[in-house]
Amino acid sequence: MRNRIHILNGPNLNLLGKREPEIYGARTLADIEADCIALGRDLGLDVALFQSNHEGGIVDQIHDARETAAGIIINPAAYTHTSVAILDALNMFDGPVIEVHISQVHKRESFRHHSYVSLRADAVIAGCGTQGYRLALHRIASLITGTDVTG
Ligand code: CA2
Repeated sequence: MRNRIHILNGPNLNLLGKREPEIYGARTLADIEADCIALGRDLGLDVALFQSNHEGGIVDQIHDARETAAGIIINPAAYTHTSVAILDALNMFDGPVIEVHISQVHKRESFRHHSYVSLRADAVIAGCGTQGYRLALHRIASLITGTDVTG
């Protein structure tokens, strides 16, 4: 619990690496999962990755994290821009929350410029590609264990 981080991913992110590589890169969600688990080990974090195509599934994962995780990294995908339910669930979580977007949402359509989740997130990373998950892990390690040496 103390060093456990849940990385939550929203709808369609199960198709990463299989479509639109010019926007979302060539790496699959399984690649990202393996990479984040390995980096987490180096940072002293026990990392678990989840994905759901359903709003309620993500809400359930956030509720689960209340009992089992010290921090949440979340890419809510399209629900970023629509979901008060996910915002409300995150507001019931006590630890740090970092929001990640693979693409630079502010360079895209205006409906992607607003995020409900940002009202709760302690940090937001956008436009760093799938490296954003690694950056989020470094930051959350600083917040939780104080072990990140990258500053
Ligand atoms: O840039 C991001 O990470 C987004 O959260 C991705 C969402 C989009 O709705 C947000 O505005 C920004 C879309 C995820 C779609 O996932 C795909 C995966 C593979 C191929 C195509 C789309």
